[in-house]
Amino acid sequence: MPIRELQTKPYNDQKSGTAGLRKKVAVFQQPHYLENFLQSIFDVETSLRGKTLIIGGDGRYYNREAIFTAIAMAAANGVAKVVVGQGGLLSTPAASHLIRLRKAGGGFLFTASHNPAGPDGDFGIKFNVAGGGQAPEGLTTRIYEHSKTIQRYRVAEGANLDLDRRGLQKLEEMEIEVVDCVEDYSALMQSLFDFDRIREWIKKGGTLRFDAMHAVTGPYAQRILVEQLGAATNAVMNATPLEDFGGGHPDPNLIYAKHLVDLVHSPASPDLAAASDGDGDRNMILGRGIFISPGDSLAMLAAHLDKLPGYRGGLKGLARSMPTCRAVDQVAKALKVEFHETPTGWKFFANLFDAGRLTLCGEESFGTSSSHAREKDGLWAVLAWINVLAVTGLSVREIAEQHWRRFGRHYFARHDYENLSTATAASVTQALADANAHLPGKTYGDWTVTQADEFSYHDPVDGSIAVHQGLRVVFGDAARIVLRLSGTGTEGATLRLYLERYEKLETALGWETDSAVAPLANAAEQIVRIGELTGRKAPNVIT
Ligand code: VG1
Ligand code: CO
Repeated sequence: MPIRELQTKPYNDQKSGTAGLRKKVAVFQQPHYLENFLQSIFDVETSLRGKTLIIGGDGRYYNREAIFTAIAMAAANGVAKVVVGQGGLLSTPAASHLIRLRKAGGGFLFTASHNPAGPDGDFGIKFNVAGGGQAPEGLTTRIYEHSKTIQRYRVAEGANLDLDRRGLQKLEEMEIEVVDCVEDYSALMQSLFDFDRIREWIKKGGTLRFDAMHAVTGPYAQRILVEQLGAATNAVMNATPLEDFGGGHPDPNLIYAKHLVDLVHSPASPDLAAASDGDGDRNMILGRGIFISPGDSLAMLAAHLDKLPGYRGGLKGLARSMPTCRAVDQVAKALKVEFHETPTGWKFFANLFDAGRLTLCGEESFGTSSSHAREKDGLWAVLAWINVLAVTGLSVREIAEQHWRRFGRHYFARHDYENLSTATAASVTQALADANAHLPGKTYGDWTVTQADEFSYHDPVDGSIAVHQGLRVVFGDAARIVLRLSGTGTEGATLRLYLERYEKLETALGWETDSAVAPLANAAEQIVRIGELTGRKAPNVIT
């Protein structure tokens, strides 16, 4: 089985977005497309030589082919050992954990997250570095630059691998270990949460429903919730990962998990309902008759986290991405802990975790996680919530209402305008950027603009600066409008408009989010004129 060096020609579109390289499957199927990108990583991140590399994916169409290619190329590029999930499966947080556990040089995670799968769907790669976090921007830029000039790649030919058989195999000098995808992750969860207490809570009648949406979390939820914690066998829905996610859209939100919303508003509601996404890093939390928005979930977990075994020592710091509502800011203030506001995308939290300045963080896009990993972690958030319910004896609704009484309530909605032309999307962001300077002092309804700017982030750990991270119009603590371009799409451009409104009044408890943010949506339309500039009467998706 010789190692061969083969000629190739560069592509010019291998720039990583918010979370890795994401393209249509057909793009990845072009000759040497995947090989070029992987070789660019091996050429730039030379520290992978002689190290362990973690490989897995969310099980979507093209996962296995990509994994075979990656293993054959790793063997030809001096990697000492590959650890790969059985059947090619590893959730994104489980892969991040394995990188840390095995002190690996990095990992390849084949996923396009919640984007639809199948031959006509999307594919992607998240490249994570030693320490478990996603490659930082400087590194992905160098990989991209290299990919535009690449002329050859290296591969071990004729490999005969069995991804379904656990244990050791060999390819040239490289060892390959196929591991159970759940085992190490579940051990980590047991070290953080009080499994006995949760078992007790379930025994006493606590009920759960988790939708794995035919994506990667099925085996994890089945093992942990049903087998280890004793939840009913029907507690996990759609537990078998499928190459096309069953034709569905594993995006845990009010649109794609509407059946869970309907469930919690029916007499059959469990105490806690939840869902995760394609690669297992997102989470949606619902209780009887109530949806907990991601920004609230982050704030509420922050307020209760020190009751859970893994966090008894208290919180080192809290953080959220800029567009995420400012509910957690209130908790950070009350707990007197360090607080950070970062750009969208999990990679920006990694340095803060590594520096010991962060314990819990989250994003409005249904992402929450702690210092146990360097990725957001869907099942972790679900277990954290269950553990909080078990420890406090309160319901999800009681926890939420208690929280809002103490801290006030942030109403939040995100309006997505998908599949716009790049020029149209740019005209909207440009219009707001141009208007920014004139906005402070202007009044819209009950709100007066106190600040209008473009967000940039100065990393307090390594000093790097990330610019163009979204436009924001701030109305003091009372409200905020944020506008940014998505960096994960594979078709056209997507604009995201984030609306946030804060109310201290207890009377606000009964409001619906839609009506609470409606006046703010009007203000946004006056300021940004998305309808006029895009010709769209309404957003495609509201979450
Ligand atoms: C979106 C979300 C962002 C998230 C990213 C990756 O990015 O807004 O918060 O970190 O997806 O999520 P964008 O650029 O499209 O807004 V996942 O579940 O792909 O890792
Ligand atoms: Co994801």
